[in-house]
Formats: sequence, C-alpha cells, structure tokens
Amino acid sequence: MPGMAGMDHSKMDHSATAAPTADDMAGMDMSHPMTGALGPYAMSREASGTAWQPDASTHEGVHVMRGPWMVMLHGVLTGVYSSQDGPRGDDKAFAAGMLMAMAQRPVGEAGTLQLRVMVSPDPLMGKRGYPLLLASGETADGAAPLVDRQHPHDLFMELSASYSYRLSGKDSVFVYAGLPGEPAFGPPAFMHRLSIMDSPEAPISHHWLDSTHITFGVLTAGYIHDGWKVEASRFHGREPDQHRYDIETGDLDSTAVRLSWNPTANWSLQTSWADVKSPEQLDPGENQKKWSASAIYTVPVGDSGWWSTTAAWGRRSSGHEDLDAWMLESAVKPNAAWTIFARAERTENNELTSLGGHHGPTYTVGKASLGAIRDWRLSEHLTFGVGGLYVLNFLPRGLEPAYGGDPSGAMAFIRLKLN
Ligand SMILES: [Cu+2]
Repeated sequence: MPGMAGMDHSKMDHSATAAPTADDMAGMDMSHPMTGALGPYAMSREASGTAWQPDASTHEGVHVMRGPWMVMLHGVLTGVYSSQDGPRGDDKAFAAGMLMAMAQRPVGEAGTLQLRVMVSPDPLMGKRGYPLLLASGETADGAAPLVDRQHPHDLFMELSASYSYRLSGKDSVFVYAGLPGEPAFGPPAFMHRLSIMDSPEAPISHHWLDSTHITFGVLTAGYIHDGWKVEASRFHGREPDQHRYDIETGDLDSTAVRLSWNPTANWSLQTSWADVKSPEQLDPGENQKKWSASAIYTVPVGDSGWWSTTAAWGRRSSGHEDLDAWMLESAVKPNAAWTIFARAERTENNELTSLGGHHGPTYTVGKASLGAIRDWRLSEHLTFGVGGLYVLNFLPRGLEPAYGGDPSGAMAFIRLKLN
C-alpha cells in the first residue's frame, strides 16, 4: 500500500485521540466508534450487501482513517488448478478472488454513509468459468446453459451506497442502493462467509442461496432494532449475462424480504423470500419464487483462532416444481497458520440434462469437500497461502452413466490475502 499506512483493527486504540501523523493518517475520533454502516452495533456483524453474520466474526482487512472517512480494504487473489473426474469433468487453471474497498463516514449527528466498490478477476478465466461438477446456472454464450461449471463473476461485483440514521442507541433505519448490489435474500454470499471463504470452490447451492449477490439494480430499505433486522428490496431479477465486464440495467421488477436475528454474539439467523422476474436469460418466460433460511454459528478458538459453521436451506419454485437445496459448511482456524474447511450439499436440480434452456428431469445430487490452507505472513498486511481440497460427488442411478459413477475432484491453490 504505497503512501497509505494501514492499521490493524484489533490493535487500534479506540481511546486515543491521536494527531495526524506524517503520512496524513488521523487517529480514531472518540465520537466515531467502529460501528456498523447500517446500525449501532459492532462492525464485524456486517457481511456482503446488507446481510449479517455473527458479531463474533473476525473482521480482517486494512483500516485507514482519512479525516472523517474510515476506509477499509479487503482483498484475496487465488490461483487455482482444478481437476474434476469423469466424462463430464475437466481440468483448468484459473485465478479467482476479489478486491473490496469500503469508505464510511458520519453524516450529521446520527447518520452514517458507506460507499463500497468490489471487483473480481473472474472474467479473466474466460466465459465458461471453471469446471465444477453438479453446478449449473447462467450462460457462457447466450445460447447454452453452463452445466458442470461455475460461471465467472462480473468484474464489478458491487458498486453501492448505504445511508443509515440512528433513532436511538438500539434502533436505526437504512437505505441501500447498488448497481450492482445484493438484495435482501439469503445468507451472506459464499466468498464473505467465514465458514467457507478460505475455499476457492463455489457451492453447487449457489443459485438457491446466494447467486443474487451480483444483481444489476437493487434498492433496499430496512429497520434495525438491537439484534433484529427487517428489510425489503426491489431489484432487477435477471441474472448477469455472459458479458462480464459491463454494467447492465433494467427495471426493478423483483422483490425480496428478509428477517435477520443475531440473538447472541455467536449466532446469526435469517429467513428470506423473493419473487424473481425472469431470472434466466435462456428461459425468459419463467419467474421464480425463492425461500431461504440459514443459521451461522461462530466462536473464537484459542488466542487468534475461530470456528464458524453455516447451515442453510433454499427453495426455488417455478410453475409446479419446488427444488430444494441443503448446505452445511464449517471452517476452523486453530492458529494463524492453518485453516481447515469442509462443506456438504444436496440439491434437487433439473438443469443437469437440460437442452437449450429447457429444463430436463429433476435429479437429487450431493457433493462433499474437505480442504485446508497453510498461510505464511509476508508483511504486516499480506499473507501467502498454499492449500488443497478433495471433492466427492454423489449421483443418483439415473445420472451415473453420464458422470461415470460418483466422480471425485481436487483443487490445488495458492493465495495472496490482504489482512
Ligand atoms: Cu456468485
């Protein structure tokens, strides 16, 4: 970070009123504690979009004070080699990750403004994304659905602004707007969930639970009381198209509603509903109703470690068919060096044998993965990690011939992380 002195959040002295230093970094102002952008609670509660995680979550990243602004930077760049077995498998080397900048400042006596920019290197991996057996959703060419592959994310994953107004020491109201941004649906997006963010592998339940994290046009309003949050969004229902470098626009034709509850510092619960207009480019006549419920549990381990677990259920419903997904994931960081993570999923998917956007029969499939990463600290704000994971896929009898039984897969990866 040339010209920018970083500050470790955990080491920041909140009681000091420091004078600006030579590199123009001002100290923490006592009237301006490290609270959330949306309400008067610990900043560590805020995850992607307006979603919550437990207050006990570790909050990594570089924090800098610039006058009234607090700037936070988060970044991860992962180089991955993925090998997925069987006739529908493939091998590929690719880069994934994100860079996120947030700037927050008080406005008047009781207001807080936050601006966010999040970009992704995913478009560089090519329009067909990377091999991921049993994943489906979006398209590479505007004609064929992506199946057994994870789509690349758009270059701009979030460009958003929020404003909150404190009504009391426990109550606030807020508005959030993003182009793109994340509507009030589901748990935090997978790359922001402590329980799996160290894994470079996307979940196959993505299009049930958190694929709306990149939505081109979102407006959300909410009310927070203590550990409770209720919020509603209007958003553009169509998923991002195959052009991953652009900003798309369209009507705010869809609705989402979410109720979140953090009963203690260790728990974060939510349930949400969405009515999504024409999400799929290849099946524009189809609308979806979605439901989700999730629970995240996070506890500190030892001096600097943590353990975080997420359980989630999601349902997609269109026409007469309800398709469910279940997901359980957990990661433990016993010390600064190691992180071990695992995930199990089960989805009901009718896109695995679809033709030209027309859904095929529904199959219930499963996937389980287990991995670990070893990190080394390169400098105050940068770590380098080497990791790997192993995956097992579970197919129903009807799909075993197409996949060659129950294929396995593996990923090896290296990572640079700003923290
Ligand atoms: Cu995604």
